[in-house]
Amino acid sequence: MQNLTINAERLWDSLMETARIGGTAKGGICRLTLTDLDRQVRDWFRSACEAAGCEVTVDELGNMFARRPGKDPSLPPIAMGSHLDTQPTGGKFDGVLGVLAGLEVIRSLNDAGYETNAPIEVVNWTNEEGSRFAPAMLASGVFAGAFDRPFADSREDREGKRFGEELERIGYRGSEKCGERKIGAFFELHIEQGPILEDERKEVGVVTGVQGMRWYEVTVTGFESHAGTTPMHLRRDALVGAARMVEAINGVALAHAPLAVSTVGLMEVRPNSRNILPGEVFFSIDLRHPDDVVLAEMEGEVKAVIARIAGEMKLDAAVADIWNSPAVHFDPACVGAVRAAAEDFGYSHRDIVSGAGHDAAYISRVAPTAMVFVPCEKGISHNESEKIEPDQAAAGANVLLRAVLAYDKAMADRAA
Ligand code: HGY
Ligand code: MN
Ligand code: MN
Repeated sequence: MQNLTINAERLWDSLMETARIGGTAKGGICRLTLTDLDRQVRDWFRSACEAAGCEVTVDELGNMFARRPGKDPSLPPIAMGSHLDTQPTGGKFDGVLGVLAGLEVIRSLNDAGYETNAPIEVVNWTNEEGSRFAPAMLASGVFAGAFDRPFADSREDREGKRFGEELERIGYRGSEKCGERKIGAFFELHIEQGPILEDERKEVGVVTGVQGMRWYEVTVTGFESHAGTTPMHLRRDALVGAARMVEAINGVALAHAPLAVSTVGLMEVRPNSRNILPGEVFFSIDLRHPDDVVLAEMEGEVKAVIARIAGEMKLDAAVADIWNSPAVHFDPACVGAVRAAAEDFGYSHRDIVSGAGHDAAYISRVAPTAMVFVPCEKGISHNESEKIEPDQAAAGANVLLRAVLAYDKAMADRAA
């Protein structure tokens, strides 16, 4: 096991090949979940895994599991994976690096004729991003029991299309019940999507957990009227109200600096006509903090300030709770395997808590889990200019390989 490494060139070629599926003029990827482009990359992934000798199973949420047999088929697999869906202006590496690095681990084990004790699996989790269908990490959440299938199927995008119907439309509603499958351990490689590793010149992040995150949807209702004839003191302008709320929501995060973050990323103004006072505004809220107690305080402050501004401006404001993903602490043995693997290769590394959500956050509820981070240029992600170098992808995949093999060996030694 000691000197096994991945094939860096083959990994990079696979990343660049799949980046063309939904590739954008600015060099990013727009491959929203359950679109025809998602189907295309899923088909690519299935045939690449089958070519590597894996058996591919799809569950009822479209999660894809590619299994490489081990010596003992009775053991639960050691799984790797992430997601193939992207943001509308996503980069080439968010999610896909973790899935293709898992495939590269399998390809490298095949090249070496290395037989693991437990089976090995690579997973593509459906709808990690949550951009088209909220909340994020929806299918890994169903797998872990955070949501049920009817809830997932009922989720609608902003055009009113439903998750379940779109999943069936692209032909990826599998027959296996979601969550039925056992996982012995889960390791996810991902870009950091933040600036810490690059700032500190660290090659690898040993991810010890994920911060807490909560999503809301707000509908502010005022009164549509003529832009030219409605005196300022008689207006009930939903957009002016929403604008004050957005500023106040930003202020709640600043008040809990430096670890709190708040974002309003999606806004719809109705009727969206230049000479009608906006009668209704819909917007999203994303709150995050490593400490769930502080996150709950932030939630209370945000809801209170929305109600106060609505009252002052004679507006109505409805706040819907969409998602609550508590802070997660990963399994010490899995984290240790990642740290030891980084040290084996002599990669500089540091422990880090993830600011972004990942499927590993939910899978940690049903299996020992940890993550591996590699830096991305200037920490930029959820942006078409997201960038890493081939040797950074290779470093992450090597650590993933070594951590999985070490965990497999430790499990076998314990059973002996
Ligand atoms: O929102 C997140 O943190 C993840 O990228 N879905
Ligand atoms: Mn991601
Ligand atoms: Mn993302």
